[in-house]
Amino acid sequence: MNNVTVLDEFIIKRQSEFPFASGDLSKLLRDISLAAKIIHREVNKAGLVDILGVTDNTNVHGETVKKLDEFANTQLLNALQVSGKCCGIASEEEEDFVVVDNEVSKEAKYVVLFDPLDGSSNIDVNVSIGTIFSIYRRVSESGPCRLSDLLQKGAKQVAAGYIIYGSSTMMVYSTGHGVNGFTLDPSIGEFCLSHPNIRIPEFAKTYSINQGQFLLLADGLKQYINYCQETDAATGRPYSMRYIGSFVADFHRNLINGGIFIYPASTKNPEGKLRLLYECNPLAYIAEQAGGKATTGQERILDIEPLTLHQRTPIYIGSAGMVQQAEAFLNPTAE
Ligand code: P6P
Repeated sequence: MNNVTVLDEFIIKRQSEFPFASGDLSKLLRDISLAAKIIHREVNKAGLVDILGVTDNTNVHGETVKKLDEFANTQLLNALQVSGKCCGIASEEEEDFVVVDNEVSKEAKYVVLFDPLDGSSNIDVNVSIGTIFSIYRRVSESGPCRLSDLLQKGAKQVAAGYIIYGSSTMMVYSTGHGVNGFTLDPSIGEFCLSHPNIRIPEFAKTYSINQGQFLLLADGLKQYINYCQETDAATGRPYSMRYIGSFVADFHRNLINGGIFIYPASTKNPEGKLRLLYECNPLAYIAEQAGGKATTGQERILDIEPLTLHQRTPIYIGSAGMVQQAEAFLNPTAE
């Protein structure tokens, strides 16, 4: 045990490196990790208890809410509302933001946005899914959290990360000083440091896109996909196409091995499908902290000034060299 670094120990050690750190962010990260352990427990026995399938509810996006979605959302809301370090919450499953105004929280300095269980369509077929979270310092001076505290551009994040419930459960996060991955050891109930200082390779040979939408795509993107499929030994093409249909899982694979994930604008999804605030911003933050890149095909994801909580954005994310390559096909006349 003495050569294992558990998450709590890592968080506290990192906090000690920043003399002005009050410990509030550390506690928030630990609260999120606790909720993740509870979600892990339900996800891992989903086939054995009555938590698969759908509820009678639909969410703000008109999507049928899965029982596990609702369970994960409740766990995160509960954890953050008693944390004392969070004054406001936005969730994919909540139409409006949640003001946390109990005595211990209303003056708290952080807000948290999350997708409680991304990849819902995969829940009932045992494919990896994930929780994605994004943390900002509030911008309002005091009093109840305001919408402006949540509508901040991604570059203002103070921390972001995800938990992937797959062959193992991993928590991957950054507080702006690199990216570290922790694997849950269920026998001791601890997230253990397993992937220190993750760096994403500048190039690799995997691209991820829903190829079924090829005919709906812009010409430049079609040309990039054709480029990926051409045979060229010098650049290792044709690349492999890997697409799980779970953003966290596709992203995590590319973070570790290198690759590019694309969910573009199309005639079916003019703004793309993925949500800016609680899917694209946190993973863009992780990608950049690991040496990768994340853009809309034109602009840096983290520079987008949000207008609404649930707005969507196209996203090209992963190995920096591959994102730049795709952009060159999208913007052929750019300098
Ligand atoms: P499509 C899952 O429903 C999700 O929100 C992301 O996790 C995933 O990357 C995407 O949608 C898949 O969308 O249209 O390819 O099924």
